[in-house]
Amino acid sequence: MKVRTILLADLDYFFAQCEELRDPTLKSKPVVVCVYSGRSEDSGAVSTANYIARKYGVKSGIPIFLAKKKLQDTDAVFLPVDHTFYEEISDKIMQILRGYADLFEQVGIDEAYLDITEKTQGNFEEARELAQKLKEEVKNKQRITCSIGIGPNKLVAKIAADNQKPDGLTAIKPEEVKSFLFPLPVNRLIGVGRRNAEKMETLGIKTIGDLAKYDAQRLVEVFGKRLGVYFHEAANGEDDSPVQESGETESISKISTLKENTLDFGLILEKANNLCEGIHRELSQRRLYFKQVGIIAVMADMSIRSRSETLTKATNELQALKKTVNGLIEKFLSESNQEVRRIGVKISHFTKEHDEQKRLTSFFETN
Ligand code: TTP
Ligand code: MG
Repeated sequence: MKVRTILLADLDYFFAQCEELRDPTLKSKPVVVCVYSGRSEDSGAVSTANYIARKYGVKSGIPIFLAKKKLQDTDAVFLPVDHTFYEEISDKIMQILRGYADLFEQVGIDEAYLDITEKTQGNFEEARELAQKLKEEVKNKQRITCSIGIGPNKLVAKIAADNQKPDGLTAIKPEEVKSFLFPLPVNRLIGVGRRNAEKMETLGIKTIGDLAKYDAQRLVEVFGKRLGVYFHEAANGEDDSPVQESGETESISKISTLKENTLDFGLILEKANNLCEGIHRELSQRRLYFKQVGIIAVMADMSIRSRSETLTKATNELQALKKTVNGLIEKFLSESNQEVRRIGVKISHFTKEHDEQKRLTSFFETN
C-alpha cells in the first residue's frame, strides 16, 4: 500500500480560546464555557475549559455546579456557549487549513484531517515544516493556537495530536508507529471506551501494545467481528480510511426525544429505526444515494455526541441505513457511561440516482 502522510489539526480548548479572543483579560483566569440546561440556575454541563481551569480538574462533560466547587476560591469566569461566534472563527481557520491540503476533511467544529502526501512528497521533514507554517499562519491571522499530529494514517495522526497539547506538534514516521503507540494506555485508541477498557483489563490488556499482541481470533470472540477486527488493526497502527472531501454539504437528518433518559439498546434502536424510515422516504422522493451515516445523541446532561461511518459504496437502501445505524448505536452505547435523552440520525455525502446508474454502466462497459 502507498505510504501516505496525514495531518490532523485540533484547535486548542476551542470554545474557551474563542472567548479569550473576544476578551483578552480572560487569558489569566480560569475560563469555563457551559451548556446551561435551564432547569435550574446552575444545572447543565461544562462544554470546555481553558488550561488554567483544567489544572483544577475542570473538563468537558462535568456538571457546572461541580466546576464551580472546584474553582470556588479563584477568579474563574463562567460563560454560556455562543456557537455562532465559534463557527465564524472555525470557518475562517478551516479555510486556511484547506489551502495546505491535497485532500481536506473537516470533522466537527475544531478538527480537520489533511492528506498532505503529494504536497510534501511523502517526506516527513517537509511535513513537519508545513505543519509549523500552518500553525504560524493560523496564529498570526486568527490568533488561535492548535495542536497537530502527523502520521501515515488518520488513526496515528489523531493520537499524535493528543500527545502534546496545547500548541503541540508531534510527527510519527511509519517506522516509529509501533514504538509510539505500544506504551500508551489502551483507552487512547478511538473506540475503546470505559467499558471496553475494563473488559480488556480482565484479559490482561493494559496498553495498546498488549492489545496489538493479543490473539486476534480471541478478540473477535470477545468483542464481535467488527470491533474485534478493528481493535486488532488499530492497535497495530493500521488504518486505510481515506481523507474524505465532503462534496456537497447537504444532509438529511431527523432527531427525536426518547420517552425517558435511557441506556437501553432496544429502546434507542426502536426510535432510531423510525427516524431511518422517515429519512428514507425523503431520500427516495429526492432520488438520492448516500455514502455517510451518522448518529447524534443528546445526553442526559445536554451535551451532544455524534458518530458517523462512511460506507464503502453509495446506496439508497433502507436496510443498509438501519444496519449501519444499529452498528453505530451499539458501539456508541458500549463507550457511553451516561444516559441518552434524544437520538438523531443523519445521512450525507449524496450522489444522484442518475450518476450512480451512469457509474454502474461505465463499470460494466470497461469490465
Ligand atoms: P475538543 O477538541 O475535544 O476539546 P477542546 O478543543 O476544548 O480542548 P483540546 O485542547 O483538548 O482540544 O472539542 C472541541 C469543542 O467541542 C470544545 O471546545 C467544546 C466542544 N465540546 C463540548 O461541547 N462537549 C464535549 O464533551 C467535548 C469533548 C467538546
Ligand atoms: Mg480541540
